[in-house]
Amino acid sequence: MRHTFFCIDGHTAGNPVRLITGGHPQLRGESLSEMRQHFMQDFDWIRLGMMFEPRGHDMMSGGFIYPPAHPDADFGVIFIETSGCLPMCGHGSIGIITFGLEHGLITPKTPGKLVMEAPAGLIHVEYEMKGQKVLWVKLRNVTSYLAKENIIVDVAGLGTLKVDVAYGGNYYAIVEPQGNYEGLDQLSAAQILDLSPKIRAAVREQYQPVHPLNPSINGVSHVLWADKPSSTDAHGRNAVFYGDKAIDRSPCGTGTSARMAHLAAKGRLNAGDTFVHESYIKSRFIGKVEEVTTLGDLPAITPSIQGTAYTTGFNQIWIDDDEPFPQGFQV
Ligand code: PYC
Repeated sequence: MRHTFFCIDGHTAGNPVRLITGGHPQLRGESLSEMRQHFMQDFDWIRLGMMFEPRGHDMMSGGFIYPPAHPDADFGVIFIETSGCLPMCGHGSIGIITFGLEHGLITPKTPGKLVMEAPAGLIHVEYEMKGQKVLWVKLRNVTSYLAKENIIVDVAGLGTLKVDVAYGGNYYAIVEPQGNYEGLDQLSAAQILDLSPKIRAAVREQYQPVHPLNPSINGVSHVLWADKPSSTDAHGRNAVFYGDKAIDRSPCGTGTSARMAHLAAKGRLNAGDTFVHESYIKSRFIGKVEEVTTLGDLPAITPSIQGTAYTTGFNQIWIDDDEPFPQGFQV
């Protein structure tokens, strides 16, 4: 049997986005969060086939547009990636919204404004278009918070590290410069790929976060290596590790949100502050602390992230049950 998927491929700040525009599975659920559960249970083979080699690669990331379940939303999104079926993805959202608007798959009720239903919650979106091109997309992301401080991990090859965990749509183990980690210039990409899964595993042994309002969002999935910016007009730089072998080429939208929540909790960012965040390859998102708020009884922020995405082409991809790697492979 051959399954055919129609895709718009592109990138946000350098990280890939594959918007699957045809071949969607029918999903059950009263919300995009419940639809995500159904996707993970019955359709993970689509994620594996479309994200991993030979159709994808270590960094591949994307999603599907669905009709929303929430009455206030204009559209819903299910995210897929080599790391799993994320509750929220910032660079993915900027790409999906850009491609959706440029190709007539998303129709705003009010030009310049949209509401997206992500599995992690409702995201208010602003954007600007010039002709057929979306110049930028700004996401008012989910409520983000510092979940845990001062987890001490011993990492073979680096030594002892102090790690904090923050949420920005996914849970991030955040490593700030300290004794055994001087900054990104100290680490090659190969070292980041080697050390990050060790840190993630060591953090997971000590702490398993669960979202206070949606327990289906849980567990530390990403590692964010924080650093000073490479230029004076930015506020920070990072390398975000995800899946088993990926360094985000973008500054990572949920990672930037988690980092802003982390800095706000430590009194290093305030309501209204802008946070220009550079990625490993020095592409940028503009972050902002939109408001200081609470999540349940926890101090939190509402962050926004702004960035730009570009289409690189159309793709028609087959997953053929009779070929050797319908669900991809990893080496
Ligand atoms: O931009 O939120 C993001 C993201 C998550 C994983 C890769 N990018």
